[in-house]
Parts: sequence; C-alpha cells; structure tokens
Amino acid sequence: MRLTRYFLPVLKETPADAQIASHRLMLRSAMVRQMSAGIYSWLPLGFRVLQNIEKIVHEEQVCAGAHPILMPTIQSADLWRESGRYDAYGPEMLRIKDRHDRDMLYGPTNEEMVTDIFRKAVGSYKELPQMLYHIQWKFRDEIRPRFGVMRGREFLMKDGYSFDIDKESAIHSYNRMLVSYLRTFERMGLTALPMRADTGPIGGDHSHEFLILADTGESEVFLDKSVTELRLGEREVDYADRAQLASIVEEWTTPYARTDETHDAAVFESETPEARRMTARGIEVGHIFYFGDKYSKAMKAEVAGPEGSLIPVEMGSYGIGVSRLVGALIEANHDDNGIIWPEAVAPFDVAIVNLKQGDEKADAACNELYAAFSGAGYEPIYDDREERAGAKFATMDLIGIPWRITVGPRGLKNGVVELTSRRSGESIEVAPAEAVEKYVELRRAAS
Ligand code: 5CA
Repeated sequence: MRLTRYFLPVLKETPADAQIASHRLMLRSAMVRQMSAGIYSWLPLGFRVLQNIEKIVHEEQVCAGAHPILMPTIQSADLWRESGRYDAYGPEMLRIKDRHDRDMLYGPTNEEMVTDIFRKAVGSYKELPQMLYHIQWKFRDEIRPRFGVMRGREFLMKDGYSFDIDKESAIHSYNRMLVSYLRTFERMGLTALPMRADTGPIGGDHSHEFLILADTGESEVFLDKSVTELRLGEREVDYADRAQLASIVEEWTTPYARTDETHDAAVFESETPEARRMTARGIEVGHIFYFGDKYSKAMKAEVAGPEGSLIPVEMGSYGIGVSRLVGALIEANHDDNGIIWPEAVAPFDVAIVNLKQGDEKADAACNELYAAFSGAGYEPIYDDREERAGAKFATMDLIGIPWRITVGPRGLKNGVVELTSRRSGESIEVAPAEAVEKYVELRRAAS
C-alpha cells in the first residue's frame, strides 16, 4: 500500500475525551471513528486489524471442531419469551417494533436463536456432539459505554454454542473451547488467563473468563503468579483426546485465578503461597459457560437418547470479544510513541520509509523493496509522502508497524538500507537485495 493512496486520516492532537491509551491511539491512528455513544465505524487501518483477529479466531474455532454459521442481528422477541429472558434482560436490550407491530430486538447474544435452529434440525443423540459459532455484531445498551471499543454498545463477538447428550461430553466440549481459547490468544501474542467467574445473565454454574492483565482493566483479579507463566507453545493438541484436554485445563485452572465477584480472601490465601500471590486488573476478552439444560429445557430442544426417551440437550456457550480484543491488544502493546502490533495481527508487515521522495535512486530502491516484500507474501506500507523523515517515522511508530525499512540516498551510496524493529528500537544495516531475507530471519527470532 502506498501511503499517498491510502485513507489514513491520523490526528495530530490527542483526543481530549479518550481516557485510556488504546482509545487514544485508535482515534489518533485513524483506526476507528465514533458515530454515536459506544458505536464506531472501522476505517481501513482498524478494519485490517479486526479482520486479522477474526481470521485467527475462525481458524482456531474450526480446528477445535466448531462449524461457522451466520445468524442475523435482528431477532424475534418470541424466542426470548420462550426462554424467559425477554423480561429478564432489562434495559440493556435494544427493543424494536417492525411495521406489523411485532416485537423484535437487536441481539445481545444468541442462545435462544441457536437453540431454535438446533431443535428443528437434530432429533437423535447419534447426531451429537455439535458445535456452531458465528462472528456477528451485537448490541447491548450499556449504561456507561466507555474506553472506545473496549466497552461499546455495538460490538463484534464470536459466540459459539455446544450441544451434547450428557454432562460428561458437555464438559469435553467446554474443555475443547477452553484449550482453543488458549491457542487463539497465544497466537495473537497475548497472555489471556482463564479465571473462574460468575455467570450473570447467561446462567449456569461452571464458567471461566479469559483476562488480559492491564492496569486499565475493569475487573480486579486475584491470582497465583505461576498461571501467568504457562504457555502451550508448540504442544500438539488432539481435540478428540478427552484426557489430554482435561489435563491441560487442570494445569491452567488449578493455580488460583479468580475475578473479584467470586473472590474469597480466605480461600485465596489458603490456596496460594504468599510469594506467589498477586492482585491485578484484567480486561475480559473471552467468557465461556456450561449451563446444562437451562435453554434446552425451556425451549424443548430435546433428542432421542439411547433408550428412545427424549432428553433435553446439555449446552454451553463460548464468547470472544473480537472488537474489544483490538483495544486490549493495544493496552498490552504500546509505548509513548504509539502502538506496537504483534506480528500476527499487524495491519501491515513492514513500513518502507523513503527519506528523499523524488530522488531517483531512493524511489527506485523503495519500489524494488516493495516488490520484493510483496512477492515474498508480506504486506508493505510505503510512506511515499513528501514529508520530513521525522514525520514519517512518527506516523509509522504511531500506527505500530512492527518493522521499518529506511531508505535514503546516503545509505544507498554505501549499498545499505536500515531495518528497524518497532518493539526493540534496534536497527541493522543490510543490502537492499538481502532485506527480505534478513527481515524473515529477525521476525522469526523475535516471535
Ligand atoms: N453468550 C455468551 C457467550 S457466547 C456471552 O454473551 N458472553 S459475554 O456476555 O461474556 O460476552 C462475551 C464477550 O464479549 C466478553 O467476554 C467480552 O470480551 C465481549 N463483550 C461483552 N460486552 C461487550 C461490550 N459492551 N463491548 C465490547 N465487548 C464486549
């Protein structure tokens, strides 16, 4: 992408109403614009990151055996009357009437709708287990939308739903999702910790929130430090292997890690050696629930069991805050100059900065580098503006491109360009023809 052809209306001033770094940086770097309270448009740079995150979420969901679908945003109130949540949900639900005066709503979540799809399609335990998910916009009329996309009113969620014949297999489905979330967040370069949590309006008695530790997090958390050091790394996961999944889940959930709602100081102290006790704040990027037959019973989602009698299915639901993750990733990856994208979600792989636009040799070298990176499957953004070097560096730092290639007449005279890491700030000189190779090597070493 050539910057002069791109749509990147960065802001020079720090927006006054943005209280946290991610909100400020998302506005300044022209990732989003607010349309009304808690409702945002995604501009090209932000939309790229959102789509990169979506892609990782999709891949890991499918890998764990979930099937992608797409349900509508507008739902009929009748379904919610069946489950009893139409009245229970309260003012967070945006209620709408259509031209026939029928009650509709903008979905805040989809348990009812997916249960309806399921009950009309599946009749026997032999067709189980099933796991369906979608990535779709939700609306919750939050009383206090704030921190930009972190607590929006309209936001993008991955919500998945599992259907099993009994509790044992439902817990296996739950474990599949828990482990797939560990992989999903690790791929994004995040440490997201599963913590035992309350279930709120979704219901059930077995639930984990995934939290990223950050000072600006909304929940206070209590944890054993050792849980922050766990990594799946290169471990092979076999989603059919119940024992393996159960042991991974045990490894991650045994060290004390809880959100404030369920915090019991005495239990925390008895379960956690003093040297390892830690309190912190966390951003909730995912939440998973096992709620048994709460919806299947109310909505008669039953299948014939092995003995022929009808059994309400055992269900769970599994959410990831896809749009919130964009903010959470920035909270976890920024400095005074701007964003520092992890490679896996970066909007562009590499920034090519031309120090002397219009200089024949510098222009030619930039064009060649652009072609070389593109040809190798990487996406460059080329700062081809007629601007001072300092302004170009500042923009590329602000928007967080993980690597920068600086090209200028003086370097070229010596046969080199400069390759700089956004994260470490370290630079090396490299011959233009070897830039891609060196980049690949450094990128691999850094991740
Ligand atoms: N049906 C269940 C699971 S699919 C559910 O709705 N769970 S939830 O309420 O916990 O939401 C799932 C995730 O969506 C949360 O973990 C959070 O990351 C994200 N989320 C929830 N509310 C908002 C909001 N107002 N703005 C941005 N993200 C949100």
